[in-house]
Amino acid sequence: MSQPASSRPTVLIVARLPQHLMQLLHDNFTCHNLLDGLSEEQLREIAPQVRGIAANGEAKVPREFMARFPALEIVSVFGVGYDGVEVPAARERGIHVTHTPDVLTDDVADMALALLLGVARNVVRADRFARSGEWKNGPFPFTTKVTGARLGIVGLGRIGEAIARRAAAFDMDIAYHNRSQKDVPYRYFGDIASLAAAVDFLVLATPGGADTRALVNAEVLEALGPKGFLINVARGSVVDQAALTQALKDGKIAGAGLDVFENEPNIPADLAALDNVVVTPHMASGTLVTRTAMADLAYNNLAAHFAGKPVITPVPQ
Ligand code: NAP
Ligand code: 8YV
Repeated sequence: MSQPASSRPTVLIVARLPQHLMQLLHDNFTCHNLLDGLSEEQLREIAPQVRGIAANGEAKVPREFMARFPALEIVSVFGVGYDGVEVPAARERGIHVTHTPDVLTDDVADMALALLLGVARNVVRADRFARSGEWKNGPFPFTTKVTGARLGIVGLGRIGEAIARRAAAFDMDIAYHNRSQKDVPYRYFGDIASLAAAVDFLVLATPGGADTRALVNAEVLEALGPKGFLINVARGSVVDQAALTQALKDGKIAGAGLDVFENEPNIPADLAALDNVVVTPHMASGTLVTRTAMADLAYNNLAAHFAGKPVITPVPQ
């Protein structure tokens, strides 16, 4: 049920959010949208009232930004990744940070497999080949077998484990790298370069942020080798994108399936031009069912907090 306008908490929207979530926010809170081009003066005027921020997985909410809102109590992220929010700065002020884990796990894992199969079997190029009539000149070049291949997962968390379960159905030989070993039936590698050297497909499913910045660098790509493929559904920041582009151009790795990039929504032209790459626009969680569940959870975290209840899915300590 909607609250009367006079008692509604004020929420600042700082990212492009789906219609369903926008509706919930506007029906229940007094909303201001940074993307509507709020002027500096307007922002200064509303700042003392702002009690909540609605962000997404890509939004930047640094310390200095939060400092502008003295009454801020909660930042709700529409997304599981919260690397854009300066969580220690929020904690210092007792500001809650929430995210949307679990509800998107299946879709992101599905997309990782779609990219893996897509690049190994060269589906996008084959589609162009079949449509254009090139087929009349002869058959399509051979591609790479996935069933039974060796898979390395970097970040065996909720999404990483869901990727492993799907890969098991392809009889893949599964190994992983995390900072800490887990009680799972997969081989553990304490360093990422050794994992890369031991697999055919390296899939990234870690958080972004400073701890994982350029975890996949030229050395790791060299270890993956000319028959190896990189799949990234984590964050663009986890890969040194210039080193990846060079490795793809030089045939130092066989190919890449990428849903995320360093400077979204921009993809460098030389990377996008490569035939051994499948690129998608940060859409791994982008099904109607999942984005609706994410929207409900992002809203429910704000609603719970403003009703004096505990938030549902706080980011971990
Ligand atoms: P999660 O359950 O927290 O899993 C993250 C895993 O990464 C953990 O197993 C963690 O293990 C490992 N990890 C963390 N820091 C690491 C490091 N420095 N080196 C190696 N491993 C590290 O999170 P999740 O729900 O699976 O989500 C994972 C990430 O996927 C999100 O944070 C987000 O960046 C990305 N994502 C992308 C999309 C998309 O649309 N493409 C959608 C959803 C999520 P240890 O703590 O033991 O290291
Ligand atoms: C979303 C994501 O695309 O959950 C995440 O971390 O990156 C994605 O699910 C994003 O948060 C929505 O903009």
